[in-house]
Amino acid sequence: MTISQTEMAKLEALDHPELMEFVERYIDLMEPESLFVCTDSEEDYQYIRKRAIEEGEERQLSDFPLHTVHFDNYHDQARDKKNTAILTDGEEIPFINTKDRKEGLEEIQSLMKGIMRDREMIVAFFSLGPRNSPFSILGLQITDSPYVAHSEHILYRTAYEEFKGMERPRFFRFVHSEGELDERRTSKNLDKRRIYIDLKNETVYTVNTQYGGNTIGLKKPAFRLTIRKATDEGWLSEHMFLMGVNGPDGRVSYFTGAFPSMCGKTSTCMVPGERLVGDDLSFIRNIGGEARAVNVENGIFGIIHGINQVEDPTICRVLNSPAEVIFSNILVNDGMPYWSGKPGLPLDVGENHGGEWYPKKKDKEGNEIPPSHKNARFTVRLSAFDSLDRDAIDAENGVPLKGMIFGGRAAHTWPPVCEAFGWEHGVIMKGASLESETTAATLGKEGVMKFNPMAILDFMSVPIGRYIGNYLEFGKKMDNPPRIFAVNYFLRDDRGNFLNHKSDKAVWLKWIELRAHGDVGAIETPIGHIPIYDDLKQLFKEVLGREYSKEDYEKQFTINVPELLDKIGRVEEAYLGMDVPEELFSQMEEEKERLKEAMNFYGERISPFSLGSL
Ligand code: SPV
Ligand code: MN
Repeated sequence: MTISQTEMAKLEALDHPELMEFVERYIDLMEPESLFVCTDSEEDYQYIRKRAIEEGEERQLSDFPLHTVHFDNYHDQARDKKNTAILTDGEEIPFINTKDRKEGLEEIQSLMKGIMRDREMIVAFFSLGPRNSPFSILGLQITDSPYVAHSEHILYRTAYEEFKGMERPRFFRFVHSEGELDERRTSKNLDKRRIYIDLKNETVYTVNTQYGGNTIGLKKPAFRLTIRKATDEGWLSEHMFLMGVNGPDGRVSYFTGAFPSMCGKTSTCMVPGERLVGDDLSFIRNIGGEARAVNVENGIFGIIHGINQVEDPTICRVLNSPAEVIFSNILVNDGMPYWSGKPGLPLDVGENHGGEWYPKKKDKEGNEIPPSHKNARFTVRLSAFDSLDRDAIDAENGVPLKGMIFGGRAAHTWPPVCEAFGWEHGVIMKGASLESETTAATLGKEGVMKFNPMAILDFMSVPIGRYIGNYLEFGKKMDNPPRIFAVNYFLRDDRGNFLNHKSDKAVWLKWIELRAHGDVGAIETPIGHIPIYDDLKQLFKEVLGREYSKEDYEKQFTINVPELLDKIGRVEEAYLGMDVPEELFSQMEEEKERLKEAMNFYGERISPFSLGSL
């Protein structure tokens, strides 16, 4: 092991004995052959890029000089929930794996023993949220994967200088090793894949995996730490996009949005004509009595499956530009990137996450291997997007948050757009009651509904009752907490046909923007406020140049009482026996009462035309 003096000097310059001791401890344990300490310099960044290619973890593509491809092991294509655990001293956390802290640490340390022999250890420094702001949280990443470090340089703000400028700051720690690699340079020992989160020491350990959702420390590993920190400190760390919606006369209003996967989160924050700030993670704080939000990240690790020119022009423009992109688990043919949805497919040969690929190729289990994996991704800086709100992204105090949007996927419950009666009603009946169909529903039948409060269940590192309690308190401390909205792009008729076009979400956003300022009226229903037909008719014309018929409106905004009551029943059951704020059950009771009362008067299906507007 030769640790270069130049690299050690970069660490020493930070004058942070605790940090130094931490890095030295992991050098001793993992025994890397060499060390590279990444400052914020362009030179250090280029070194990381070069190493990723030299090590074979990324390969140059031929469409643009800054496009590369990375493959994860065939069985390492997504977050590994089974082997992810929160380390606790006996505390059980509902919905999530926990493991005894001492046992977990012993196991991970033994897996890490000597794991970096023959490898270079990279140490890199990042900030969650804009640098030097009330939102920033510093993070130290140790990894032997230049691909991971490269991805982090695209997705986060580097922060070596912040560490240096501050008096021994507190920081999150991420220790990752991809472990032994196979001939394709993908993690080999997947049976020893582990992601252990030590909340007490704000440290996440990840071994024997490369997939970004497991390994990119600042992303989902850090998210478990920030949820706990936010709950302890009275702010919000959310699985939410952040976007600006253009209102009348140059007004811009900012919204966050939480959607379970495959419910339209990315396509909403990229609706043409609006302003993108972030697509995945937001921090929200009370600053001067006002809710303000930032994007935690500086880039996008987005799903590429199905991305096409017609529905995703914004993303297509970026992927066909010279901007730096890491494609992962796509199909490569003659140095060009392909994925389902991209013109040029079908091809009859290529290379993908399963190695050499040809149509109808089967894996060992006999399953046909698609050209690109469903969770194939692209990693790109936000600056590559024309629609990026360049003022908002680095605003030190964030942007004022006008509202939050919760999006589900349901065939017959939520209408396309609805505003909660207020903060408490919204937090409980929209956020904490979020659910989504899991399977692609068979025509005419509802899919299986999966409960996913605030789209955050996979990451819920605190008991859910505490998390909801903190949420309720957050809004109570403000005169004007963010308005809460719910959307559902997946309503169907009795024959299983979707009731909305994909482009309709552009109209719901404009309605939400106007409604948040009290510029449009609404109809009061048992579940919240819905739009008035005439307002939508005008918006459809203005935004999409389309006629919007009374028949469509009535079908989409009919209140389906039995399905809504069933939904509340399912959510109640999910929370049964848990230590949750009493508002949770009282809000559900009140909504059931309102629904039943309305049903007695109007029947099971309530047309919006029979209800009075405000
Ligand atoms: C998600 O699954 O919510 C993602 C991708 O954003 S991952 O980084 O894998 O979590
Ligand atoms: Mn996510």
